[in-house]
Amino acid sequence: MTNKLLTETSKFLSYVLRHEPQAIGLALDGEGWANLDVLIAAATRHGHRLDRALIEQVVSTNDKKRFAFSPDGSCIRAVQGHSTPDVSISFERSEPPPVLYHGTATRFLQSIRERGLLPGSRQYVHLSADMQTAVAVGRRYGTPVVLVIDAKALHAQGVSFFRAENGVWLVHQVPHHFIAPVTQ
Ligand code: HQG
Repeated sequence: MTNKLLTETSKFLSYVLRHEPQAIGLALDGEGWANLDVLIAAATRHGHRLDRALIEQVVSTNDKKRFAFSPDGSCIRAVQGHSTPDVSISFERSEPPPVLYHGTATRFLQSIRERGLLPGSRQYVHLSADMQTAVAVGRRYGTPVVLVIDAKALHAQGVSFFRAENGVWLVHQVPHHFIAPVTQ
């Protein structure tokens, strides 16, 4: 299996398990699960090469641990990053570390200063516990910049934080006054 095939398959799985399951006639349950046999059949019907071995390889080698199997191995889901309204994962509330980071691009700064961090098309704002991850996230959209979030103060206000299985922190939004001056 080539890296190219693994990356393509990871992108395809992100697309159907996070965003557009209906694009291949797939239905996810409320927790985001898709039955593997049903997923493989739906993908194959739409011209995407997919089999169990390939999926297992993608799940185990995925750099960000984006996907997980159900305990009995019959289903797969994306552990975070959804935009589809069909999925509402029941994350458990979790106490965040005092500071979390959000990587973005400089061109979004003005709007973030005015409106705070909003989830955009996704269900949550994504935060990371380390700055390096945030730099990489920000680079996807342009010149990266890292915002420092006062998670402790926001949590103390009663705002819920959730930690996905792969360590990504999720929050519904971050008002601008919990965002510390940017570190360039
Ligand atoms: C920005 C990837 C203007 C926000 C990554 C971001 C992550 C605002 C963009 C995960 C704004 C949304 C999520 C405001 C936020 N005005 N822009 N008020 N509030 N933004 O892709 O956090 O590889 O939906 O800063 O690694 O970049 O897909 O979110 O730049 O973990 O697994 O709006 O996606 O993971 O972009 O990335 P996104 P994100 P995967």
